[in-house]
Amino acid sequence: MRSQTDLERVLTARGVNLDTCSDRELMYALTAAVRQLQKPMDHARGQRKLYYFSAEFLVGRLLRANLINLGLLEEAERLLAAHGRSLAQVEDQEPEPSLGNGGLGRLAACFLDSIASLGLNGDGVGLNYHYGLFRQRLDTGRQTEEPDPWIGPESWLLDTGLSYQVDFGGFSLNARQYDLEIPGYENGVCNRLHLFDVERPAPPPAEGIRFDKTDIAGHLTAFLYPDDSDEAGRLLRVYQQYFMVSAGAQLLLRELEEAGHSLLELDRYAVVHINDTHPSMVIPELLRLLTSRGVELEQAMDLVERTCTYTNHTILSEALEKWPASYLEQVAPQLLPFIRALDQRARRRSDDPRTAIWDEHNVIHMAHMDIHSSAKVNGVAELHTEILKNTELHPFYVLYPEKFNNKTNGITFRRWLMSCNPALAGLITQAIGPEWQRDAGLLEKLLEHKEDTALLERLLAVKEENKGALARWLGSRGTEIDPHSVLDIQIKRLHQYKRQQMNALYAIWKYVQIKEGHTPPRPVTMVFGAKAAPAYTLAKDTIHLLLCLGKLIERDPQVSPWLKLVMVENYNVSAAERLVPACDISEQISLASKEASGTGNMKLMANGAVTLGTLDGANVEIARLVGEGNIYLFGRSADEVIALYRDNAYRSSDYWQKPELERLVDFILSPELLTIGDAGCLSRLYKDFIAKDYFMALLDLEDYIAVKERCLAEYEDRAAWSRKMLVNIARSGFFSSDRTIMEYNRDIWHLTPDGA
Ligand code: HBZ
Repeated sequence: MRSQTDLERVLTARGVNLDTCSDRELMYALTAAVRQLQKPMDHARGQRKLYYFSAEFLVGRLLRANLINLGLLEEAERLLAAHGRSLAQVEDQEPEPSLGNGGLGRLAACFLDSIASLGLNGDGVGLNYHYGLFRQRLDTGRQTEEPDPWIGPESWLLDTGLSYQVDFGGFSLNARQYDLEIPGYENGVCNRLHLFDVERPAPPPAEGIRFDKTDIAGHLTAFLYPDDSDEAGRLLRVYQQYFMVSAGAQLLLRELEEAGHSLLELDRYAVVHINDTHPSMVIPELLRLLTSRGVELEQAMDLVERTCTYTNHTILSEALEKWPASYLEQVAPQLLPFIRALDQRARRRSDDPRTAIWDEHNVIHMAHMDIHSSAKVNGVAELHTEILKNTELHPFYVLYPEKFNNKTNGITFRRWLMSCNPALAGLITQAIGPEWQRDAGLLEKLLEHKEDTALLERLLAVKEENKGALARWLGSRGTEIDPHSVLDIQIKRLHQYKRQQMNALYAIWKYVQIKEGHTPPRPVTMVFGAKAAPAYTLAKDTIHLLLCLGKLIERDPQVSPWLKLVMVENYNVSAAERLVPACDISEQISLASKEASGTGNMKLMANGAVTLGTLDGANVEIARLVGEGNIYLFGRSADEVIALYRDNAYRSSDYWQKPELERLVDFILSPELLTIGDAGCLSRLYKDFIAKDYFMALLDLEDYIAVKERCLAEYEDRAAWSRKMLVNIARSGFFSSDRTIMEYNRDIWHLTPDGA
């Protein structure tokens, strides 16, 4: 460990006056100081290296995370305190890069942290979006979108000065390489996240997130996949993808050559990980680059198949990317002969047309290309991988059983417990010692304290403190909540399969109950955080419904003392870091079989929330780990749901015609709500419930209400509840991304850790 005065010395040398500078100046000064102190370490030469290609890296704020990993957090806090400053206040000035949509992007960020912390040689490859996803506003009663800029004068981005030429059909662009440094946890390792950018980005859009989607050169890296509801948006997305993978592939081959290896040793010295299908074009791009440097095509295809590995994150078939060949003809025509060759090779291996890469409608299936051309293919939770093998990707499983494997997702406990919940982390350390901070599996030791009433009471007290802190933070943003109410939280992207609309129907049910005099034992606060894709109408309508319900409840003096519904504006990593430690009930209510894994479920569990959920994604593994008494399960099983789809047997009308349910659905078009909300939005939602309800919210609604009521009732036995909390925390260690990455490395990547 370096000496305790390093940070102070660097700040002084930079001429920072800790007593007089503004919080923002201090934030930039600390950023620069940390950057100066983290020394990128060269991994031992001749080692295999991982290139983790992902269109998203939702890294979150970096100041505190980097201080923790560099072992500088205590020093920084002491130093600031000596000058009457607080790190919490300073870091509030740090803009959060919104370089991801949700789980997939956040997973990539957790993985980079674990890869570095395990001393593995692995860098990320992505894009440097200037305005990220978007900043969400809710002040008009609906979602509006604004650019979310994050690149400041002294941001974490380092300009490497390197660039790579990327040739598109008809023009070329230079991809400039910017790096974010990724320090490992107190191990001296520092990997990198390479973010490629155009040389001359266009100025920010004048209004909202609208811009000229045909000005590729200026806008390629403006937004994280801009709206792909029209052709120009979809094409821009393909341009983004090719830009990222062509630059990344060139970087890889440059590093391979610089290390003195031959191209024929590609698979020995490099692993290319393809995070969902967005980077799939790296496969034909590598073939193109290898053959242009003299490697025979067949040999290049063998090499690439041994080098690439692929993770699938979805079973929603509508989300599996496929592009008309004409798009690729326009964006990167030089790839088409290689994709054709891959397709022919695939057809030699299988005559099942369902496994074709280039189909008879001239459509190219990216996931198919990935599976044929990767050494390994994995799903992200046990159930998800089983569904891939048995249904969605079954023909591929028949062809390549040895490629398929499961890697249950994980989260970094450094950010999602140590950093965001220091009070709980401290309590755990007092109980079982500090070793769990290096090996989250050791959290199991907490199980020895199940009858330790003093500890259980302190666990409840820490939760109360965190709820108070959340209430103060929300209060500073204009939303009052009762910190002594039950905090029931659903935080995740807005999507019908995640069923926020079912939770909205619960809110209606509860509202009616309270109106009828059935007040709960204690006030309940329902918290939502969710962004909807700008072109996803029903998702935006659901946000509108939630906002309307929030207003209706608030204005009703009979109900508002007992129920509150709030929607946190612009839900992002920083908001999650405040919500997760304060949560009592973790809503994980997706339609079984649809949520590949979920990772918010893991974060909330690790912070002592109890899950209310379906047997979907990683909830299945959570349920097995904590046992039936420590989770609230409801709803149909994945098998039942899959059978309903297969037999086309679900009719929402069979459900809403039940009087109890009809009343709840009809409430969407009640005079009370129509005076608050927009008739167009609300009737679209209403109609969807009665005529379609594709994700079967009404199927599980009654069971959901019953189990949620039981959960709220059992919350009142505080001693029993605190034991449930303890078991959840104790069993959460399995979901450490360090465990996930060790498994990736053992079964897929085969990198040698430093020092091994
Ligand atoms: O990946 C999520 C899954 O829904 C979730 O269950 C899982 O835990 C997580 C990590 O494995 N998937 C996404 O977040 N997907 C996207 O954000 C996405 C973005 C662009 C797309 C498709 C999906 O075109």
